[in-house]
Amino acid sequence: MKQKKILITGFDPFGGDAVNPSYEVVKALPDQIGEWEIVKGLLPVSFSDAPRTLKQLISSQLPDVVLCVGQAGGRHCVSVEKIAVNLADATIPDNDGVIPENETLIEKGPDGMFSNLPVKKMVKNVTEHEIPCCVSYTAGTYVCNCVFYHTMDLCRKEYPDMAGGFIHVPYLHRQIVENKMKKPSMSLETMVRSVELLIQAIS
Ligand code: PCA
Repeated sequence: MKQKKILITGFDPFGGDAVNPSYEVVKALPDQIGEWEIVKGLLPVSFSDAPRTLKQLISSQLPDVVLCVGQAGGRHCVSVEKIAVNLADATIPDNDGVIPENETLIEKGPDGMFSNLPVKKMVKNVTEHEIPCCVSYTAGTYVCNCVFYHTMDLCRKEYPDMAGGFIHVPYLHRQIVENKMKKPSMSLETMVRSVELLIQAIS
């Protein structure tokens, strides 16, 4: 059986948070899931540097699949994004202090690009294990969508055999407790289990 490789990335904390659950999940994953070798990366929350870092990781690792993970505070479950849009429009600064307004990410790029992963099948594998999980039809217009859009653009232009996708994870319980928020949250264990099940369903 040919070994296949997934590059999975998480993000630094942003927006004043002390932790970003996305990288906590990535760090906690095993180095092998079924037939997949797991290679891990960390992306800055920066409209300019995140795509650059991602490109470097892809060109050095040449993965079969790129799966980026980010935090979507307020969501109730791990969600698999279906579509990336060619738009950067922020309400809070990125970690470089940049707040793009109504900008395109890639000039003359398509308005939207779908993930070429089996999004529904992946989600089904998680819900079949009685863990809430859903498909999302918006990754927002902040840095996560930017990274997702650049991933799909690289699949389209430079790495036609590569598949790409994006996963958003909710707040961790401890973020709710520490920041006294009334928002949904999930344990790290359940997030990690969800991502393992999502990866197992890619095949
Ligand atoms: N979430 C942000 C960017 C980094 C992250 O973890 C987003 O949803 O765009």
